[in-house]
Amino acid sequence: MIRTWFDPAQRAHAPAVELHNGAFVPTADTQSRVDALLCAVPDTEAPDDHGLAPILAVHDAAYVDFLRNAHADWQAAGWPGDVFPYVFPIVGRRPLALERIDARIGAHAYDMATPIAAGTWDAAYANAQVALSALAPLLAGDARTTLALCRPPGHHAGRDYFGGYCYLNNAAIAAQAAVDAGRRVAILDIDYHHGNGTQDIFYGSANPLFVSIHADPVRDYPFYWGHADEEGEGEGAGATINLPLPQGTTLATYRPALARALAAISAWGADIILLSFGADTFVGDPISHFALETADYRLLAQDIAALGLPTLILMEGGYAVDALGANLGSLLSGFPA
Ligand code: Q9C
Ligand code: ZN
Repeated sequence: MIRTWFDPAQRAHAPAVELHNGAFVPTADTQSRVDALLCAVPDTEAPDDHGLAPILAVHDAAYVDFLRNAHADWQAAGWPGDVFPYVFPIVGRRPLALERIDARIGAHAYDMATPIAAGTWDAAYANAQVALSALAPLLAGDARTTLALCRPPGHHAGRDYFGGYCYLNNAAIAAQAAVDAGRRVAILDIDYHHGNGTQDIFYGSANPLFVSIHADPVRDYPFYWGHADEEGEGEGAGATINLPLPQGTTLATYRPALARALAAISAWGADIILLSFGADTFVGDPISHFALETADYRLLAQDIAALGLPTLILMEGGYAVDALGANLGSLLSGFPA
């Protein structure tokens, strides 16, 4: 059995709607995703509290402060509903000492799909602790594979920004903790969407290695990151690898891309893998356009497990709620405990 961490506080994040193509629609990251994920695992463990330090090793302190207080600030301003930005400083973004919550939020938000609700901070904080707690036995050599049942997801969140349903970057927080523990870390991101936040956080770092397989951002969210020519910079040059794939991708196309990713991870000499797993590559996903089947996840897992490296699986996206438990279960069935 693969040890799994979860915190009920993750349910507290319950935004009502997101803005998509001109209309407010029910958010895709529903609370029902939590129940679907829990169906795949017989037991979960409560996380230990590692505090704010490992979060602040990745995220900007002013951003963390903003996130923690945003909903209270919004309510204090007298506005209803969840916290949404409506103005974005795409030119000249800099740390101005602005006062109003609606002014400050634009400097940290990059989309309108990611509202801050009453329980968002508590859920995001719990998520980070779930990720760190699931990392611990791997660092101690006490497990081969562990699972952080993260929700909301994390891989779109950068050092000081949120978007794509993500607020704190769980994979990046765990990766930095593993690097600080002296490990050589590979982050393998197999969510349908490019993990722009994770890439951004480590773009200038030689460790971790960041490898992502995702829908070509020429056609898919997050559009502005994840193109094949993004390879890292400075000390991080070569430590970012992007493998974009076309819409309609099935296992026949996906598996060779995974083989390339795994060869790169092996050649780089990783001693631990952090797997950002999104089940939104599933054929039935309502917001995505790949065509993997439930049984395919077991094969992908077996390919990854064949590297023989300790692996922390962190949950990212996956919005076909009825199939989410089965898809996660299939993935888990391919990993050793
Ligand atoms: N119709 C994750 O999977 N909106 N985030 C796309 C497509 C944003 C997804 C809308 C999707 C973000 C973690
Ligand atoms: Zn996704």
